[in-house]
Amino acid sequence: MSDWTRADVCASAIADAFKDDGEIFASPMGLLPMLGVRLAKLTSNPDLVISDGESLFLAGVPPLFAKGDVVEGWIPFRKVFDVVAYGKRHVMMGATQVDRHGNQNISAIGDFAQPTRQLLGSRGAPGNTVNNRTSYWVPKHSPRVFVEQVDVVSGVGPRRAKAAGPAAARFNDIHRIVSNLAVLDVGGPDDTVRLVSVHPGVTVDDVVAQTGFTLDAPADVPTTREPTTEELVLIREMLDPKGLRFKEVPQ
Ligand code: F8G
Repeated sequence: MSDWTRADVCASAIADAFKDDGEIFASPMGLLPMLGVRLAKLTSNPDLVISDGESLFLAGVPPLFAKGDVVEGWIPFRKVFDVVAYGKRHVMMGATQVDRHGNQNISAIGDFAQPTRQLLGSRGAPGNTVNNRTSYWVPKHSPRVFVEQVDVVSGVGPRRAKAAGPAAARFNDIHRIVSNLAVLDVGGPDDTVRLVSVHPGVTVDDVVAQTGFTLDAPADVPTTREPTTEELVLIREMLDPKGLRFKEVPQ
């Protein structure tokens, strides 16, 4: 089966971000992250603990936005904070901006005293990045998102965490940034964003052109793997038969 789409590639790349986590609470924010996490649970990491995003731990793996029929536990927001502090959690958040040092902004655009756009506020981002493995999903990779310096730091990157002292840096773990073009991490020099792989059909030059800071790109950047036949069947027949993923990545 080779007729995969870019959205399928993104889903399996997100699944790979969770494959080595073992038995940990996966908190995907948004559609493609939810799809990728469910794909990981059905393939590479069956021990992942998933919820309905509201208050229930799920025993099964339902399609996107379907109510799970097998409930395993009770996880209202107040209990999410206990898990955040305990640390056995990997969250994938959105990002309105990400900078060269892996800081993320979902709070506001422009001067904080008088922003040009007020967004969500920082929500769980500061606590997540101090306590939990944190990844980001960016559906439209562009210089508007990948900026030299974020306007507001919501999610803290490794350099700022280290500057704040050992308590802030101890569990800071910015794991992957998956976009519609590439997979990145913060393993570049001085904890900067580095290109890990480019999606099939995308060149390193494409990613560099769509990134608003100097991107660390190793000499031989591999291609993100293609989704397997098993993954494509799971995505198309079971998890997302209505093709909701194409609303985020329309190819
Ligand atoms: C821009 C840009 C840009 C957009 N540069 N301008 C303009 C310049 C755009 C539009 C306008 C709006 C643990 C935990 C929690 C909880 C737990 C604790 C979390 C309890 C849960 C609840 C809580 C955080 C979860 C996410 C975010 C997911 C997204 C969104 C978005 C933006 C944030 C990226 N670069 N971009 N503009 N949440 N959401 O032209 O102008 O700005 O643009 O972990 O919460 O509290 O804690 O979406 O904005 O992870 O990813 O998509 O806000 O809809 O419409 O794009 O058109 O109005 O002129 P958006 P958007 P205009 S974890």
